[in-house]
Amino acid sequence: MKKLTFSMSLVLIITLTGCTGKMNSDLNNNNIIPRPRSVTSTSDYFSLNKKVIILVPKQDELLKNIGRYLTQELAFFPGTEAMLRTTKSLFPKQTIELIIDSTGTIKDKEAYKLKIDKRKISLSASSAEGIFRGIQSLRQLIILNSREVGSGSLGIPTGEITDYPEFEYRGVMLDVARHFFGMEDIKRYIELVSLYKINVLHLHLSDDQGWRIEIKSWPKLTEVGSLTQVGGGKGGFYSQDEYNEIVKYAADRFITIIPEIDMPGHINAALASYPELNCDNKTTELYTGTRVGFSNLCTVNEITYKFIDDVIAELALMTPGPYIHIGGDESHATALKDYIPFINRVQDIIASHGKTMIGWDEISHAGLKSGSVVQYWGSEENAKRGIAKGAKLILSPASKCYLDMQYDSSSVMGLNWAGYIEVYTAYTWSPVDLFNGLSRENIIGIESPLWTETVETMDNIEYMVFPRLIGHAEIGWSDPEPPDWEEYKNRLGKHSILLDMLDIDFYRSPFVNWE
Ligand code: TNX
Repeated sequence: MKKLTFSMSLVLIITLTGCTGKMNSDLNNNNIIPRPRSVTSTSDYFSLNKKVIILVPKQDELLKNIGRYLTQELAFFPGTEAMLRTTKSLFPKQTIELIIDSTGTIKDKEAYKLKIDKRKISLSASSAEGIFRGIQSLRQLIILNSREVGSGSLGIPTGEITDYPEFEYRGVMLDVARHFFGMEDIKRYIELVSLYKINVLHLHLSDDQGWRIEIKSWPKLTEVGSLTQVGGGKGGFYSQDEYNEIVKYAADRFITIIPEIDMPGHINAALASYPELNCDNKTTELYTGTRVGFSNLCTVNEITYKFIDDVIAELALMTPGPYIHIGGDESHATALKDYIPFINRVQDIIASHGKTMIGWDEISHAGLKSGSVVQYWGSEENAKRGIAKGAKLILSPASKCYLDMQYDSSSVMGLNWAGYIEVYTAYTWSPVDLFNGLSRENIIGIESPLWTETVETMDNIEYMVFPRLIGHAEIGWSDPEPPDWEEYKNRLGKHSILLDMLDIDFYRSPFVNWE
């Protein structure tokens, strides 16, 4: 059975490998990814001895939750007994204190400060979100740097880390339409990417091969449209209750879900469910191949806009975040003269439900409202048109970010239309240098899409995502200028400890010396 929990496997790793290596008392040598912005070392240890108090403010439920999560992680270190407390102990013990700093000195809501002394670790941030990001650094620090410092206790190097993200949007996309992935897989994916400070999961919920979200006003979308997937397998969908559970699970990790309903193309699953969405009023057949660009909504029929309004209304109610993604890519079956008014109208529908539109870079042909976001995946011309219209960009350059591209010619899954993407290629690029005319203020962040024409199982997902996503996560958070592969690859090599511990089926690139 797949997947030990993080904590269970921690016991194994610490018993097997911990406690023998040479001691690292230099916090500069922390191996954290994304690399923290500033680190100073005081060359000592905080020992994770028998009792460690996790101290949280009494009134703060969010921080208590995070404290509980940390307590559970620590409880599994052999010899460590972590206890959640809301008042200081009379007798000084090893303490990890979580603090909301409301002095205004910590500007970014995701920024945090980790101060590690011999007896006390203080993790402060201006919000619970910042605390959560800081905890991820602490998790990595403990696993990658803990060494035995005395009779059976583990030590974390002392010093101070001050950290904040470069980009506010650091996303992953999962295509659950070409192949469907169930609740356990989605939750595991969310949990895994949270370790690298990813804060958005964009779900590609519909395509030619399947419709994956229950829409109560149009029930056949799932009764018919969800029944298959690429290769002819049985497909599947999320009920609204399940989808809400995903949104909550992600929110607990400060990850926002962005739903995508792709239109006017990539829509065969809906066309096969309802005849009235087709200009000739005839349902199409369900489709299980991998061609793109052949299907389209009937953009000149009013019922199409009623359909979109109903779908967006239900989706907006399940979406706490600001964005809804409307796809808009590869609409080869829709003439540009029909495409432009269609996108304009869909954009109005999204705004009428209080949300902001994101679309793939082709949407820049339309008239973009202020706030609308263009997701660059390949066309510089489209991206530049978007910038000229005042839109911000999410960067997903296919030749760097597409997690469905093969690593090299020997890869057994994946496509290669955008080239091979070795771990080196995924890491060595800079957002602002992608093309001339792009500047920092045009960019809200980066996103790594995983299209799943060839990806069928959770193991397949893990293999394509890790370790390339780790490099993207560093670009999005730390924005290394310029990326230094030799330095990064040494840190990355250490992360096999973590990846193995989490039972992640990752690609062991021959260009990295794995620990
Ligand atoms: C292009 S990128 C697509 C997807 C495919 C992907 C395969 C984009 C917006 N559309 O429909 O799945 O290539 O790599």
